[in-house]
Amino acid sequence: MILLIQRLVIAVLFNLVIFAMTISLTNAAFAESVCPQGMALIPGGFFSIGSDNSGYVEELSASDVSVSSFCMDRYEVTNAQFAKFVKATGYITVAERPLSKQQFALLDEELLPGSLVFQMPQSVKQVSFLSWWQWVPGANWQHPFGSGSTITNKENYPVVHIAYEDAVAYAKWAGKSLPTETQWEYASRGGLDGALYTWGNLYSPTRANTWQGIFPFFNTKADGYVGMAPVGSFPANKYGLYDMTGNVWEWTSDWFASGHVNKAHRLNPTGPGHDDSFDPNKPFEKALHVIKGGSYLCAPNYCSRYRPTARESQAADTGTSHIGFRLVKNLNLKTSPPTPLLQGEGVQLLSLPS
Ligand SMILES: [Ca+2]
Repeated sequence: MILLIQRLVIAVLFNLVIFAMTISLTNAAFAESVCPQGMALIPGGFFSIGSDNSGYVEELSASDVSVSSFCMDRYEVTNAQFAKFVKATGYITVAERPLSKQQFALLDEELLPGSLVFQMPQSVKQVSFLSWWQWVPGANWQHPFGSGSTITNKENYPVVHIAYEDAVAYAKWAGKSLPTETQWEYASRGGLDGALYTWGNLYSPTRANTWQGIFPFFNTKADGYVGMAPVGSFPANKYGLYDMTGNVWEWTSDWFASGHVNKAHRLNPTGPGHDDSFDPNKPFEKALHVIKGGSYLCAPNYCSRYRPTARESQAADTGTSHIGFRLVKNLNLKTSPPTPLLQGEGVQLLSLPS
């Protein structure tokens, strides 16, 4: 009798293993068939965007939303990828174009092309409002720290000094698009709805490229990097996406408003329109886009925005040394329904076994 039970248990376990392997192969094959190379399939579903508990008012309040399936770049767009785009199109980024006197009448000394570069203050006395951001003539994606710097041997690093229109131009060339904030935040969670970080609820310097120590003076480099890291240097989330938090901020297509107004109970909600974009912390700037994910400059004592719900506003014409991007490809599931589908307010959501 005992022998019979043992055999039955072994048979059941064997079949479970085969079943799991079959599902796993099916998912991998399906993802490969619908998503271009280098992209992960993000299965549609439901989650809570924003937070009810954050100390940052712009993240309030948690809103239940639904999201359609889509594909997302596994990595931030790299210098090598952006170089291919520039070679193919001759595109010149915003940071490489001369500034017009009409646009910057008061900034006579800053008419040379350039961009904002983070520079660690040399002493505590130097620190004033945003003193660690310096306008550096000649800084652009090919020269991240100014004309004397290069991206040689940094082909696998995220491209930076990318203004919003630069990212859009690249996306058009690549046949993809920038993610909405909803897509970005949903994907960054990897299914861990409600978790504080992309990997769980406990901060760890080994899970994302952030700043350890006291920003902006002292970086212990506990995660191995004071500045940017090559893409994919830290573990992926459960959707197979790397560096969704830390390393560099990433542009989204949404216009910025504080909080998540009018998103609850909607499918694929987006932010306000262009004319309604406003950040009360930047009252003199309008038409700001949402950036997500934080960067290598985010430290527990300052910023701490290496979290899925964290968000910042950014002027569309201003790339810096810690803003990059990644892209999505939206799916038309009506032409590719391989597994049972859930209906979500008239649009199909893909339900994949986990
Ligand atoms: Ca770091």
